[in-house]
Amino acid sequence: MIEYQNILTRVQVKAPAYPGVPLPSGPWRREGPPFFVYWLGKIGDTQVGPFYIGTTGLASLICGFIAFEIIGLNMWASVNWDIVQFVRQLPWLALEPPSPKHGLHIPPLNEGGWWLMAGFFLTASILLWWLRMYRRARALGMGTHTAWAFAAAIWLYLVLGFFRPIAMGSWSEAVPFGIFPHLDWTAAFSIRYGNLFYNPFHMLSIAFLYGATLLFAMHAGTVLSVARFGGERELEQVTHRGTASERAALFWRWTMGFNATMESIHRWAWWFAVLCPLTGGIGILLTGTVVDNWYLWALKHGVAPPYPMVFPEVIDPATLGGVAK
Ligand code: 07D
Ligand code: 07D
Repeated sequence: MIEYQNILTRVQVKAPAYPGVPLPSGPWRREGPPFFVYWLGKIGDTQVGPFYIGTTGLASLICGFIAFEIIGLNMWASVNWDIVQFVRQLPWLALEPPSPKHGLHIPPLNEGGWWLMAGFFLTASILLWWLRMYRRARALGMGTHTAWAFAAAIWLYLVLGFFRPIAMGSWSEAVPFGIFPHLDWTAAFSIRYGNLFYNPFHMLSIAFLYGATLLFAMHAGTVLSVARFGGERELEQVTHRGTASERAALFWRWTMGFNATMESIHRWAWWFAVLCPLTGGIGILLTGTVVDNWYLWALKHGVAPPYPMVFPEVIDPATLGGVAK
């Protein structure tokens, strides 16, 4: 029985190279003769390619490359073009947004102009990649669920770097480019707006983040555990229930009293994943626009307990005028 505890892929399916369904005639072909990689077969399909680039794909890659170059060269310039320091300090280097004095105007290149330009090209690249996903799914006669899930992530991205800064009237509100600098921004944002933990949409986003992980583990565990009965042939199991799907369902009905179906579990997974950035984006958009201090908001609405009056009343430090705007 031990051989059925399959955590790592054991079976490699290798068929003759398959180019995919025929494409309607157009300017783009699928590029590259397909080849096989044994080690990729360990985690998925052994066949690599052919690859479809397409107009939106090419445009997205070009925009992404421009953004990457602007960010990289600015970071390199920030260490006086010293390649050793660039590599050593890379995780700490940043391309910062404009300072508050520029508001929503276009600042000089070295005062945030490069950041604005990089943001423009990164956003163009992401939106074009979204379009590519949408159109490739359509071309295959598929639904566009993946594109809409990606759109949920793009929503949070646009709230962080576009919608909220516009609502606040300043690009300085946006996130810097950089590995640790964007973490510093995240921590500073939470503190500046009175602790994001008290933002109910942050709570929802976390519940969906944790929930998505839990569901993923439950689903993957369930399917692997009935793989010995053919359970990983999910679609067949939806329409033609054999012992695998039946057992998987029974397992959860016995342990929890309720079971998802072979079909509905994917709807659970999709919604949990999508709702994480969707609720998160709402929470960020409300911050600083509708709610200035989530701790005081939580006190007012009975979410945070009022502490006994041993200290003077809590005042939002941002209203005291001691902080340079
Ligand atoms: C595993 C799929 C692969 C994707 C990867 C990301 C880049 C960026 C940029 C060199 C799960 C590729 C990364 C192309 C390279 C330069 C300049 C997805 C998988 C491997 N973050 N964040 C990371 C982004 C925000 C936060 C890591 C992007 C918000 C915290 C990576 C965005 C806030 C932590 C990264 C974005 C926030 C991270 C790993 C955009 C609130 C970590 C990501 C476009 C949401 C973790 C050092 C990962 C870390 C981490 C990328 C936005 C918080 C660099 C592209 C502003 C607290 N973030 N992030 O695996 O290790 O995602 O940081 O909005 O602890 Mg972030
Ligand atoms: C970032 C969507 C955009 C990404 C896109 C991808 C590329 C890469 C790659 C070529 C992730 C573009 C891709 C460019 C190309 C290649 C290889 C999705 C993104 C379009 N928090 N927090 C969240 C927790 C605290 C803070 C969400 C936990 C503190 C801020 C999530 C804790 C403070 C923001 C979450 C915790 C703080 C968040 C993100 C615990 C810091 C946000 C969900 C246990 C001190 C974001 C409402 C997501 C949000 C967010 C989790 C703590 C700050 C649920 C578990 C209190 C400012 N936090 N957080 O899907 O939406 O991100 O908040 O302490 O903006 Mg938080």
